Amino acid sequence: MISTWCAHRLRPASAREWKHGGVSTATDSSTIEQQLIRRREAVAAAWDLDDAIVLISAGELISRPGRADATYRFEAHTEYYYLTDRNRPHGVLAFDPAAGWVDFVAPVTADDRLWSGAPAAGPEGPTTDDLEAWLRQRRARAIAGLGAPPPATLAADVTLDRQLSEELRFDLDVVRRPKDPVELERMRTAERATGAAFAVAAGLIEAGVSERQLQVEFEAEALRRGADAIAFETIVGSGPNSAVLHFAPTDRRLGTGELVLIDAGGEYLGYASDITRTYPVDGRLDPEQRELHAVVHAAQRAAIDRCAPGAEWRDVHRVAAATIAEGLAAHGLLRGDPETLVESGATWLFSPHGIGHLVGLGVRDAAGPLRQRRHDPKPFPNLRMDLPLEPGMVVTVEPGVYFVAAILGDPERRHRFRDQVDWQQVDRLLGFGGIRIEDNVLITADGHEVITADVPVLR
Ligand SMILES: [Mn+2]
Repeated sequence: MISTWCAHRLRPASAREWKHGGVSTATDSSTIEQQLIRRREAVAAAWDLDDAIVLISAGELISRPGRADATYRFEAHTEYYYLTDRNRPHGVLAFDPAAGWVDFVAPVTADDRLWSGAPAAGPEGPTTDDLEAWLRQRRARAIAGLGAPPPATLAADVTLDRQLSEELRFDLDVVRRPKDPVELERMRTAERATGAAFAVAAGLIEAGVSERQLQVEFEAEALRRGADAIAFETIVGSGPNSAVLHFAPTDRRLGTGELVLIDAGGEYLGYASDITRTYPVDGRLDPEQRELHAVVHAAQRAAIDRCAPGAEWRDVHRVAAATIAEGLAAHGLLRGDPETLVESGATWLFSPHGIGHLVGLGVRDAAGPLRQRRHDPKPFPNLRMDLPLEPGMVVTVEPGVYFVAAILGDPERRHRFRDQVDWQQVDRLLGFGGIRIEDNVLITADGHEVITADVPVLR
């Protein structure tokens, strides 16, 4: 497959487009341009198309319901962003195996200049106004669509081949999973900002401080220290709220003797960090908190130890679950051998999510299934991916132990696990909350590197 894509078709790459006046200051522009060339060549080679063409769309602004012309913050579809490094709506990156890549960018409008400070000169090269003519020259050829749905103005003339689109997405995901040097540099920038924010938030923890205050100070510090956005809704849960997996912070004040769980991350040029720590409000864990915190930490270390090229993600999950089962059995909450407790689902009652996910371009990177596993059932409930690890992937490893009333109060489960669970202990611990510890782990050629290791597990 010959790639005739030429550098002059590559516009100055900037994630924030005109707001930052072109190329990002923190990233060598030749490097991102080189990476865009490499990414496009790798994708074209993986697709190996004869005749079909491909449209990869950025997506449109999304209206906020009932709020007139207000829209959500725009985020280009990750498939478009990965191949263009551009975060503007309406654009379409087109690929024809015979003619290479063409980057159709939305023309700059008078409104863009008025409301968003777009420069007077519009983009050079083809705009989305030229896309119809490009498609007319390729009538009768199959069209795959990736990214967002193509612009509504085209939709009438374009019939996407769904099956082909799905096939090409498998290949694109394979190319996207290993992070390249530009991606890793952005992730490390996001990580440094996130680490600084954890240091500030951890230092503020004491009885009487609210979850919201911790959120505000965390986010402010992350943005001050180099993040350009917050990667996902910041989670701060104190006391019983720490058992809610994605708890949105409230004005609840931290109480003496409680735990507080912070799961948060900064983002930089589209790339995320995703870290969780669970701290004692008083600066010291009580004996039972210490025991359960140690169980989660041991599970995390065992899981991270498994992270290496070729390791199956389901096995990383399994070793963490077995370590949790062993720890809860030693505590007395569970009865039985770890393997059986994992297989029966008894461990899941206290640890009801998967061990982690890919992180990178956004907080859930390209974790779609392998083509040959597309119809396989999930090996564990709520496991977010089922892939062998390979060098360059970045995964979160985030085991947890929680006392969730919605799970543990269920009479049917209490009956089914009457022999494996000490329900009296469970009743005593229903207000305990939860503990999660999460780091981001880069798979290297011979093992792994914990890229979030600068954030202490406890303060
Ligand atoms: Mn996570």
